[in-house]
Amino acid sequence: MNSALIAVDFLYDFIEGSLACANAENAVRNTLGYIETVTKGQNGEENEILDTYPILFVRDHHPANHSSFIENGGIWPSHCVAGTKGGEIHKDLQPYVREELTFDKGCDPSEEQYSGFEGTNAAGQSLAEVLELLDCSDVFVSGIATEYCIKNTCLDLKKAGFRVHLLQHCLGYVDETGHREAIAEMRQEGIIVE
Ligand code: VGL
Ligand code: ZN
Repeated sequence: MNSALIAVDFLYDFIEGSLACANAENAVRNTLGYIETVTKGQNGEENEILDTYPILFVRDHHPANHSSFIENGGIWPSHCVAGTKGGEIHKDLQPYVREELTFDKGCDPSEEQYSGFEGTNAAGQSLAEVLELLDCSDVFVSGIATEYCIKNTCLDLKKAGFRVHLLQHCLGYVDETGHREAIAEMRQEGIIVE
């Protein structure tokens, strides 16, 4: 049984754009540090790293008419529109991105979808399906935002039977109190906070 990292919504709009979150830049740095730690001793060949320790990326990936946007009756400013810079993964993480391990969510204009668990890759496979194919029992989660996508993704992974480890220093958030409360709630649900 293997481990994998799930890197959630490390997208420019959540880091420095229309929905810039607190601690987002630190979360990127610390996630890169985590990747270095788990791949230490390897030659640094990109394929070797990804073959031994899969890194799965989740992307909020909205159409311009998405219902969560204020102009369409939702609560968020327009963000992470497919094909825009705001919807791209931070450049420092790009070397680890593989199309088959990238899962998009929020693609349907009428659905919010905070959980990466509902995301699918270009081949239409779900996150859970691919984790099972990779024989993963343990998932380590980092990303943005603790109160929304991270919490929903972690709780869904836990319900599906994975051992879920939350990398608490690798998180960006909307509000610090909300971030703390979400971590406490996840801990209560059996998520391992590291
Ligand atoms: C998210 C706000 C808007 C998230 C998505 O995935 O955390 N937050 N859309
Ligand atoms: Zn969104």
